[in-house]
Amino acid sequence: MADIEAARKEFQRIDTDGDGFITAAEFKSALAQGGDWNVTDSVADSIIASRDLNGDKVLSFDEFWTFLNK
Ligand SMILES: [Ca+2]
Ligand SMILES: [Ca+2]
Repeated sequence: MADIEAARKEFQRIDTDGDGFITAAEFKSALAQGGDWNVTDSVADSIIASRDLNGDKVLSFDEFWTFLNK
């Protein structure tokens, strides 16, 4: 996926409180809505941690975009 507009929409959909960052809890909810109920808090935490480039425990759009383009 290299469509930045689609990525922004997806990011905004996951970022339910609209603060510009995706937390593990928001990520987990988004996956659950997508039908993936196997994602636990610890799994969501480790997914976020693996994509979190600056170590603040949340995903910025830049980090989200970098992940999509890997
Ligand atoms: Ca948020
Ligand atoms: Ca981050």
